[in-house]
Amino acid sequence: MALTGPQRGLFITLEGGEGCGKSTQAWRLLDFLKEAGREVVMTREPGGSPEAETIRQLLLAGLVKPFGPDAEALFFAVARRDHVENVIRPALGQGTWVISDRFADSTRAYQGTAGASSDKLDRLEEIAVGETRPDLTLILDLDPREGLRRAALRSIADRFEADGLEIHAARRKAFLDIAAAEPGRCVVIDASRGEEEVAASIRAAVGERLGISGPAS
Ligand code: Z5A
Repeated sequence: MALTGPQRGLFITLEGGEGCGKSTQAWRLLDFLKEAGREVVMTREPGGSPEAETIRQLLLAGLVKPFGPDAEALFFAVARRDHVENVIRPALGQGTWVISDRFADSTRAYQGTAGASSDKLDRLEEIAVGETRPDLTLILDLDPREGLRRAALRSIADRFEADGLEIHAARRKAFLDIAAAEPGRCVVIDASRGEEEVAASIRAAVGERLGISGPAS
């Protein structure tokens, strides 16, 4: 059953390529929304629930890669279904806002560009996400060379970061195509700027789209 009406919380996702600053900005957005008086939970994908975190370990270790992009998309969908059912949907139903660091658009951009057909991804999304679609998606757009440089400063490359530059460029285009196809849900944020400037753009987008204007009085 769809969760609608005044009690439902709002669902915000952050998407983009490696090292674009999603996690940094997701935490800043959490603080901003809390200061504005909202109940908010932060979560992430792959993962976000204990069972989905187990699947995350398999995926990021590259253990599913040999089975191909359809199988990887299936694993992401299994994790997502659990995450949606046990974390996201209950929170929204209680009127809590949810911020997720990556969600279903990542499957389109990563497994889609690797060869999983959009028809199959549509069906998986229907099963895993159902009606629990984001109200707002912030797509942090960044040249993948800069994103990989930032990511490399922080950690050893995982299964996805280790891919070649052309693949990263295709993912960037896939995210921009999603934004162009769904302008009502998506806002593209220029992530090449400093952290504070990016945060200001995100606050402006959230304010404009979701009616948040700053700390509650
Ligand atoms: N994946 C998939 O294939 N299919 C799916 O359906 C889903 C995911 C859901 C999850 O990795 C991987 O799973 C991911 C896609 C794939 N591919 N990879 N890799 P993850 O969760 O481990 O990591 P990530 O989601 O890719 O994010 P990240 O690499 O951790 O980066 P980030 O969250 O975008 O950025 P950050 O951690 O906030 O910042 C990175 C560094 O840059 C850090 O040192 C910051 O201090 C710095 N930073 C942040 N902002 C700035 C600015 N503005 N200027 C300069 N430096 C900055």
